[in-house]
Amino acid sequence: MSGTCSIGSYLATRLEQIGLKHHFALPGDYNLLLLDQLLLNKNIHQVYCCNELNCSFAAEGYARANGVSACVVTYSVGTLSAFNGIAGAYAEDLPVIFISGSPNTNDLGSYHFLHHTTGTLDFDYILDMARCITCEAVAIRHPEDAPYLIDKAISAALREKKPVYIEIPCNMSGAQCSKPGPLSNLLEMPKSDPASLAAAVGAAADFLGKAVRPVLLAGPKLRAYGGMSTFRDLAETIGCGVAVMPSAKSFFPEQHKQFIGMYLGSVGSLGCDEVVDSADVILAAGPLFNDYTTTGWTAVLDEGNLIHVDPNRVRVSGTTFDNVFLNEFLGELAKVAKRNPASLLEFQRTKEELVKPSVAAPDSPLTRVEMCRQIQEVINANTTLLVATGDSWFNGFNMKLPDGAKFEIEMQWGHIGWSVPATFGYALAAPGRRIVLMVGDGSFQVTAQEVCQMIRLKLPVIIFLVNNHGYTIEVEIHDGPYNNIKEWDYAGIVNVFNANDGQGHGFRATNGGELAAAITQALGHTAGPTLIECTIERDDCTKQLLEWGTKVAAANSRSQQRT
Ligand code: TPU
Ligand code: MG
Repeated sequence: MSGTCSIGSYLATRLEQIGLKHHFALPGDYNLLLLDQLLLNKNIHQVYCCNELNCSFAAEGYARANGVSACVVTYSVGTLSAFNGIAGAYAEDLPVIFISGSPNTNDLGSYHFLHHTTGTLDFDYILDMARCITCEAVAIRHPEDAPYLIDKAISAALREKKPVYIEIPCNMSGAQCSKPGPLSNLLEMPKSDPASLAAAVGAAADFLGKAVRPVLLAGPKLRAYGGMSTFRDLAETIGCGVAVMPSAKSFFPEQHKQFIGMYLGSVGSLGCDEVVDSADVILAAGPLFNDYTTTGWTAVLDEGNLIHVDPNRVRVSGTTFDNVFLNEFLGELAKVAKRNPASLLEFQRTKEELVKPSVAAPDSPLTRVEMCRQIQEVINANTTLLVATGDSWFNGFNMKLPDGAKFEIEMQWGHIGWSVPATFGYALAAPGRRIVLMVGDGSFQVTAQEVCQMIRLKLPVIIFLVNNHGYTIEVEIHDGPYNNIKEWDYAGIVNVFNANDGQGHGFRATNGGELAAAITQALGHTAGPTLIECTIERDDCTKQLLEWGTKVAAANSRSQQRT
């Protein structure tokens, strides 16, 4: 292990050791030598994006499938564009190692103005901004510090499940530092304080034990903090009803006999909110309650009834136990919790069966219902369904997932455009899966170029582009001329990206027959993506979107209250 290597090669080894097979990159003169160094490592492939925003979202999507990811951009002009996806990764609890190649250190202390900067002598503003949207931000200024700083950042990302920032000056990537040792201590996860853990488990078991009708609620942080399997153990010990929050769809199997649906207040799945709202104890594992997930603050759970399990602390009916980690807490509680299936029995007694939509005539104009009916058929146990901001969220929520199917949504950050590059990144990290994206026309226009990278790498992604001629979600929240968008030839755009060497397919479906034919083609196409433009009426949206939009709009328009 002794000896030296370049800083770039040190970084590449660490990225390989933490399980990356790819990193995403865009070149610029401040990072070219770093990219060369990274290319020398043949075990990780350098993958390119069309711009830095997409690059950050591609890494975000890769982290969803792989647990961690990396992207490399050039200083300032590139970094600032990527910040949006990095902040999104922070919001969504995804460890993205974000690397920026920066100016030569000899220029920093001299009276030298540099390109790609604001034209001042401040070279710290990127690092300062990065601190706001990462859990660790480091700038290498001396080669001897590089191993320490790189390891410090990478271990923080793995521990905290948040992005980190590493700045490497262009005269440092080839400079020598000591070779990397084994990873062991970088992967060490913090342990709960034993006394605090025991107290939290005791209080929660007691609280649950006295409950008449407890329920479990899976939250979006459950996966990032490693609690999906202990959550299931706990659920099976208690035998109660189990609901999921929107961003936790697929974190508990929908075919499980204890599954009672998605909790989203009045727009959640049929019969679910009644059971959750009438429960006297709700154990929420890794939740994040915001204005969206509470449907404009109309579905706020009473803190007095909650066992609120955060990544590193637990609150039992308002009493906090610090230094208690989610996975350990759920595992320990599963050992002592008592059986109480009352909420599940109540759900089974009250539940109404959803009526399956009938098959539309193949030549009648395509509707949202018929589109979803056909997309449902595409989802098998090996599918990951990604849904973009807009009515695709609600169409996705209504999909039934067979065991093994996964669901990805970016509902905390909620950036239109996230889904196309994130799907690209996800597909790269999950080569064996059937990757399906549902995206609206407005969202697609933000980051459409990244379809070309799916073509370039021959990824057989299926994109259902819902062309409802505008920003329908915004129409339902608050309409105005700004919700109209320029029509594109979405199916035709694939050919633009194909140029003379690509094998992407683009189809337009205006009725059920065309959609069925396009899906058959898509399922048989493995040499690249298939984009299916589904044209529906502008106002053909879910009733959940209508109601949710109205309630979110009401929350947004509350006037300032004096307290
Ligand atoms: O199904 P639909 O028509 O609602 O989806 P589409 O066509 O993708 O429209 C989405 C419209 C939308 C906007 C404009 N959803 N949220 N926004 C606000 C918004 C603006 N800018 C960013 C970066 N993210 C946003 N969520
Ligand atoms: Mg739209």
